[in-house]
Amino acid sequence: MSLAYIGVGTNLGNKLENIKRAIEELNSLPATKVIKTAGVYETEPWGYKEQDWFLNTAVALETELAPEELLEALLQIEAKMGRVRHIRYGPRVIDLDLLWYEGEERQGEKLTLPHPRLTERAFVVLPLLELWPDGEIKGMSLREAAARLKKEQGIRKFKNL
Ligand code: PH2
Ligand code: MG
Ligand code: MG
Repeated sequence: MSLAYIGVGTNLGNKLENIKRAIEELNSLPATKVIKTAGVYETEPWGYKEQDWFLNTAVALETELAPEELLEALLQIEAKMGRVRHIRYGPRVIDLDLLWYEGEERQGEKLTLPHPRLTERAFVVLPLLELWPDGEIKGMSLREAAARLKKEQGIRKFKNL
């Protein structure tokens, strides 16, 4: 079994329902179990400003799927939930990002691990910190990153799941 962290984001439709559905779908993947979910945060849009605020959370799961298989499964859930790709960084029903997979480090066209720029985004780091309080990504402590990022980017706790 491998431990993986998934970032979850949505800013279209019923956002909280989208998050709950995505977590159910993750838990239904073959040889995969959701072991912990972070709280849900309301977050300022990053990258492309002219869109609604997001809800973001993070999920810890244990899986027998290899990183590429897990990535493929995430894309399938996104498609099944009606995600259509328009503008880069633009509005989306659901976004499932493979953030971290059992400490693997790799750089590929399809998949880079840990997720690039992870430690620059409050909407990723704050939920992830709940799942992994002593977390370190490429020598950077999540706790320190969170303390800095929450002053720079709009983010507030929405609810605990
Ligand atoms: N995802 C993006 C682009 N911008 N902003 C917030 N607040 N949350 C996101 O999940 C998000 C974003 C591309 O994946
Ligand atoms: Mg994303
Ligand atoms: Mg994505």
